[in-house]
Amino acid sequence: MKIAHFADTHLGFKRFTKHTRTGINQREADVGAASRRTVNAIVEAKPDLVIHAGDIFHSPRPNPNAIIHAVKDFTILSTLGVPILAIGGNHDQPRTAETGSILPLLADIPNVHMAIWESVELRLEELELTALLYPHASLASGSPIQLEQSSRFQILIAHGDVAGLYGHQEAGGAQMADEKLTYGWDYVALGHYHTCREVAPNAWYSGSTEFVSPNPWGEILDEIEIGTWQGCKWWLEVNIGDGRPCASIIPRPIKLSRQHIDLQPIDANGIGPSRLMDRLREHVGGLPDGPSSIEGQVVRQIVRNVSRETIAGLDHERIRQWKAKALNFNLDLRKPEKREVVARSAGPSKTVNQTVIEYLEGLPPIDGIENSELVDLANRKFEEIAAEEE
Ligand SMILES: [Mn+2]
Repeated sequence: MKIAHFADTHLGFKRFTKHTRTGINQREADVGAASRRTVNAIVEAKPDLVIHAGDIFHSPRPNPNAIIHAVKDFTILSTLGVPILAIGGNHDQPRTAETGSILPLLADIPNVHMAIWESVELRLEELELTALLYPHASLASGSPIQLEQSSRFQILIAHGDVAGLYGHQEAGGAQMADEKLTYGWDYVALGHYHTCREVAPNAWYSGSTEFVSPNPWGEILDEIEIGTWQGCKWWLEVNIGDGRPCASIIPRPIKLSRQHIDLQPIDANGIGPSRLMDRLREHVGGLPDGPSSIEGQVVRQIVRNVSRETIAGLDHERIRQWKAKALNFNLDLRKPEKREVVARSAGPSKTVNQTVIEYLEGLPPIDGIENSELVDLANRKFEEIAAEEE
């Protein structure tokens, strides 16, 4: 049996200020195009079953363009005439049922089966398969990950975070215990983590279909570190049964609409404005097609230890030209200081909580209050917040 697994399409995601000729945010258009490319590739692959593992939309209240796009994507999938299983993610699910959800609109499309507020056990006789559709809301409410009845094949579709996977990406959402994921399932289709990733031989994240997080650089860094970066995103072709002892997973590439170019960071310590401009010109000019390589691309250049005087003396006209040429040129100028802003650091990212604790620990005693008391107070507050979020 052939299964097509994709996730985290985040339709409606917007970023940067440039728009298409028809007035759509350019990144929103890219994200829609990536979802459509994936859907078309899946239709071409003729699977017996299609899975979307959550976060169809970037927000619980998507704009009309995103809604129309999603209806069309699922209608295209529907022409396959095979079951399409989808679940709510942490992005497209409102916090309360009272808010209402857009997802039932997609659930009404023929062949689509969707779990939004609670898990659904679905028996598909023609495939001899039982699926547990486990949306993010089920994880948050602690609903059990188990089937009432078994069949020849058992699959789990879940949206959440498996502990320990997040490297340079921001974690968020509820966590799943990984022993639940690997036991007894023929395949576990995961959504939430935006990088294609094996959790166990039978449990995979397909990753998002485009860069749809605030930190695409972290996603790329994660992939470089685990050795999977190939300049694209992925959907998964999964084959189970037919005498196989275990699921066989074939990642299928999804072409990106544009490149994300992270130029080598520069340390500007002891360098004046004209030397720094030389280095910047070298970096932009040293790309495969010279400076025109940045045209329409997303570019970042980190410069560390750059003083206010050096910034004032830069060739701002040239920098403006680069900014005009790229879809986004982020010249990330960081002043010399001991503590870097953690969220923008290229190194392993700390959580906000850790940063606050470290800051408090470094404070001198104020008005006789020891900083250990402040640290305790902050830790208690974080625990309260975490308890509320669960
Ligand atoms: Mn997501």
